[in-house]
Amino acid sequence: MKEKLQALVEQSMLSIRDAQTTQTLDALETQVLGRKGELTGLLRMMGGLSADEKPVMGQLLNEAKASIQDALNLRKEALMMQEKSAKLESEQIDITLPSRIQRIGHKHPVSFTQETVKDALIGLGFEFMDAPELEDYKYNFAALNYPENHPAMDEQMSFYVTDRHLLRTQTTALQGRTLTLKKPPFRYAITGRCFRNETVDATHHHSFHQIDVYMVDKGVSMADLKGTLAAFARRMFGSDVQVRFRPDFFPFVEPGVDYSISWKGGWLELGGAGLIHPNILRAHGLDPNEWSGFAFGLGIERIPMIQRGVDDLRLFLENDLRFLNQFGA
Ligand code: FA5
Repeated sequence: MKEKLQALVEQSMLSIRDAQTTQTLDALETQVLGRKGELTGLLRMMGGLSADEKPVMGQLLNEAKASIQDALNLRKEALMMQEKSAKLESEQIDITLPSRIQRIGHKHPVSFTQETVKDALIGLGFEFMDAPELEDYKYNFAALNYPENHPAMDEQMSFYVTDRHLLRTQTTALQGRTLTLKKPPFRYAITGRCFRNETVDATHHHSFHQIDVYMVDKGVSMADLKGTLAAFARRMFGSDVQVRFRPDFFPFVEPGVDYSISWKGGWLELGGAGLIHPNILRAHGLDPNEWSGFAFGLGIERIPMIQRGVDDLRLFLENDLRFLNQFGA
């Protein structure tokens, strides 16, 4: 039994020395000192020894158990230190590395233009209103002096949702709404999406954005309209810009004009304008001899097209990031 114990101690000490992980040590501890372990087995065999042998063997076994336990504890402590520093090493963070750059988005050029346009017009005393994209025929056409079934409406081929409701073809629909609900004097403006059942090409889309501006007061003249549009053009395109007005027809203005700005040695049309038609004032209970007003409406996409030299309006509506990212700065 003594030889067996000596061999067990020697073998255990070697295994403890060679163990490379705390897990191996735990397994070793169970194998030697555990309830069914090899040394525990030897302790159980003590019953068969004589009364003289028992205390001697008992002491040897206890000493062996204590020295194996000490060796296990020592090795375990050393391995735990090693494992901890290996873990720290592997989780090390290099604080000198450059940080990952957070890509911050930016406004869509159409939204940005809408905001610039708003700023310019709020500065000129106009109040911005909202109106629904799904509009009543009454406000989109009837309140704007379009006679029933008049061919002028065909110019703005529409998406009807019911017999009475359509996706608005022009933000001018705000005029019908506010004239019905508010009393002048007022200066209102709106910017938003419009929809027309058009063939899509480089300058036309079925969905696009407009801005409409109008005022009603006493003594409003073409001079006020021209002054406002000239100030607006300077704000949007710089102080050198020139504006041009040519006669044009829209059912809701009289006289009506188209509005162009000087561009690349020629002229570029931005939209339409004019004095509010007396029929519209009369239809809303206003005497045209007492009240007058002007109105203008422009395509929003045209503005960044001019400012940034973009020749295809579809690019603003396709949301391809390769295009949009160029408007970040
Ligand atoms: C109008 O929509 C009138 N409501 C403008 C107006 C308002 C005149 C107030 C007088 C008084 P027009 O259909 O021309 O007019 O459109 C005005 C501008 O919207 C155009 O010059 C163009 O810049 C833009 N636009 C019109 N249709 C489209 C389209 N399909 N795609 C992109 N932009 C468009």
